[in-house]
Amino acid sequence: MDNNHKMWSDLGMNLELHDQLCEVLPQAFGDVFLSQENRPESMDYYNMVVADIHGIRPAELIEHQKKGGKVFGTFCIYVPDEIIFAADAIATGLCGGSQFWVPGGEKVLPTNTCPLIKASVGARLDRTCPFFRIADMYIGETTCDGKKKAWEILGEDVPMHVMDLPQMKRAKDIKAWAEEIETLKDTVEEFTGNKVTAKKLGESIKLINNKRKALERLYSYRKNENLPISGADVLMISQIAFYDDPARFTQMTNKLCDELEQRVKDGVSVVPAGTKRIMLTGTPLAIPNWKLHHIIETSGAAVVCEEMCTGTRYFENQVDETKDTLKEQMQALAERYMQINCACFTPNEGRIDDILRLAKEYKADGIIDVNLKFCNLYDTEGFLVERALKDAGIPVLGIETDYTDSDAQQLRTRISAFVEML
Ligand code: BJ8
Repeated sequence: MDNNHKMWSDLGMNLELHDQLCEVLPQAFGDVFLSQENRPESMDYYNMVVADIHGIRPAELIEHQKKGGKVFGTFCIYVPDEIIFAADAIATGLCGGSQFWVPGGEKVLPTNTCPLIKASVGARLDRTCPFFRIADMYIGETTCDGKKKAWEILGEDVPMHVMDLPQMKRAKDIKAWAEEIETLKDTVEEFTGNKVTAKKLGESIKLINNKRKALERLYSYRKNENLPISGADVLMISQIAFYDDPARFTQMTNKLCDELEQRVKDGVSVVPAGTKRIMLTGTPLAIPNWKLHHIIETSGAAVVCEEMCTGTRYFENQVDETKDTLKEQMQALAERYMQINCACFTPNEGRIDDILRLAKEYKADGIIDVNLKFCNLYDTEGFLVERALKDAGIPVLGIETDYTDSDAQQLRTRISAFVEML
């Protein structure tokens, strides 16, 4: 038994089933990433992380647990990692992006639930993901109905804390979110046995802000006419940001950015001049959901921006670092997180403003509005988004998809036709 298998076995995973996943992932990874030409050399780090995604990072998390530390699993970018790191614990993203996990979720959830929820529940209940096994506690949130109910099912299997996210953005909602963050702090303190002090929280606010800044810097190079990096590579990096050690991730991403800066100076591009620039907006693309980027970027276009949780929503806006009491820090956290514009809010005009602004900044020729099947929130908001884009004269294509490959050919045809007409 190799080291990884020993670790997975110790975690109580279903090894036989998990081996099936391990067999298909390298192929998918090779097809999407390694087949690209002229990739930046600094992608080596991310390649390594993904190639051994169920090995390297899980082993680090287990090391942390052996020293008495706790690991918290999260599912939404409204959940402030800062609180968790301030208690000397580790936060790790748990959203599932593979069809492999969906049938496991369908055993307990209605079929017409979005694949992200089904995959996340299936990964836990089928015992086929080490991250889901390692996390000592899950932090859920009251965003969409599907997730809210899924927490009740997951909560029977693992300690679960649910944050009550307001769905409007009035001053009283921001205050309520600050109080929820305070409650999270109390829960995390109790669970870890570690105190969150203003000093510790100040440090973790900087830690996570630095990660955001590195991602913002990475994205900034995609605004160039010459694209120094592909959309698929940036997506993979954004996905890794949810799992990796934040300080190391920041360091490695800044290293990549140095290389990209040089590429921009040298006029290096990963696509031929005149390649159409596509921006994506919509539901998140959890790892290893690389389907759309792959289709778009092998259909003669390039993805230059994602207005998604695996994209700009994750890193835009910093937490104010100047506050030095816990009370002020909670308020600063609430203010930053409530600037995220998710379709679970009403009204949510801020998201439309973001999309129009980003389309300009990234010089998008067209926008693809992506909806994960059965996500009612983004599907409904799609009407307003697409109307605003049409009014602004920006071509838009609305698509709905899931994690299966059954619609890949049809999507390719529609996307190719869309790119053709840009
Ligand atoms: S901030 S998008 S991570 S809630 S796709 S599970 S909404 S049915 S993931 Fe999300 Fe936070 Fe919003 Fe982002 Fe439900 Fe829709 Fe599925 Fe979704």
